[in-house]
Amino acid sequence: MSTPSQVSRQTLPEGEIASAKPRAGDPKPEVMQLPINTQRLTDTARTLVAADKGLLAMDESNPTCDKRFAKVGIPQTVEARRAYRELIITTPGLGESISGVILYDETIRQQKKDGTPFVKVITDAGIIPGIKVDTGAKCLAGHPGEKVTEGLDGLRDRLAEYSHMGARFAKWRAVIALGDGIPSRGCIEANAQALARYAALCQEAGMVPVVEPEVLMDGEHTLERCGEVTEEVLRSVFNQLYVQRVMLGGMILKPNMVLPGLSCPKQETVDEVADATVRCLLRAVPAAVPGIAFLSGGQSGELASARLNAMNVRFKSRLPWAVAFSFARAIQRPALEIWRGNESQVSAAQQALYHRAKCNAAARRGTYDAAMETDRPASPEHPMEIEHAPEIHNR
Ligand code: 5MM
Repeated sequence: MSTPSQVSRQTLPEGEIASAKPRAGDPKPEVMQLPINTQRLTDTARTLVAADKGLLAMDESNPTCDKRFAKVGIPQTVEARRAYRELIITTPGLGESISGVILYDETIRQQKKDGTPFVKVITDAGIIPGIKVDTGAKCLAGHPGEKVTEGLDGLRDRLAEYSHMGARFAKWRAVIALGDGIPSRGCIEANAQALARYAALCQEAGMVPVVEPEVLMDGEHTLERCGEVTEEVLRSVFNQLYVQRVMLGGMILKPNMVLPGLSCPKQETVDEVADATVRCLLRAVPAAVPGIAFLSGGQSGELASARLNAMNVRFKSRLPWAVAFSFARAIQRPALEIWRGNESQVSAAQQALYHRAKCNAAARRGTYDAAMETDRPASPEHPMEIEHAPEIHNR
């Protein structure tokens, strides 16, 4: 499937820098390629999904972060966002379960109250800093109800700046809604092409692209419909990644799980979701991709852990890629609800965050159990610091 020039880039010996020079037999290149450090990219990608760790997405844009703050009565200010992100990255032991954190533009430039740059705090904790680089999903012209993610203009320069600041990977999220007559082919292809162009620019800058095509949970659609659309979207994304000469060994895929819509009357069990998700991914994701790190998409923390766990219990030894996590809400939600902007709650909130990260590391090993949610020792000062675990085993 690969063109000769693409094969030569992807099969270089370890440590070699891919050359921009054409090789014998290469077709005449349409454009001159910049050198790609394949070894650095594959090392970073593999480290992000190594062992039982995963990613913590803390890259909410200011409007999203403010919306979540408003719901729990936290002031929507730069200082409140800074304090919350300081709480997250200073959580003791976070690096035991988290390999990388995804930051937002405001956050990567911020410091702890004592002046230590966030990027230094993160790297000192053994965690790789990453950055969200899309500029948001906007209405797609001619396609009512559908969106296309923007942010390609000036991206090469922004990536250079973020790389200079210490970011080693980046993230771009495309949003695909399900409904009557949607998603359209136009929406899927526009988003897939943008994802692929972003990914190629990341690799050129020496940063691992986390490619996030999210099929939304909202709606009445069935699990089967979500599976069909997710497969179509992933096939289109990987086709465009191929066309744009993205090295699959130096990227991470961040997809949705295959789920019934939130308003669908039939809600499949944890095992049925795990089966449908893995079946879909096996059909559409090439084995060269080192890791799949799921988004949580609004699932509860417990359900996201249980479903990830079921995939690893049932399929881990037979899968070509690591099956990991890149959750935002499913890791952060209890911590945010405990903190509520209150300095005296920082430690309790950090314990809740640490706990959710640990649960997901257990899910990667296939050793997560609902009992982990109730057996957790509560500190005397904070006896009730996590949200209640719902019934998860047969939903
Ligand atoms: C789907 O959202 C991503 C994963 O978060 P969940 O696990 O909560 O679903 C997340 O990384 C998202 O892309 C960022 O929070 C940025 O979102 P906004 O809406 O602020 O651009």
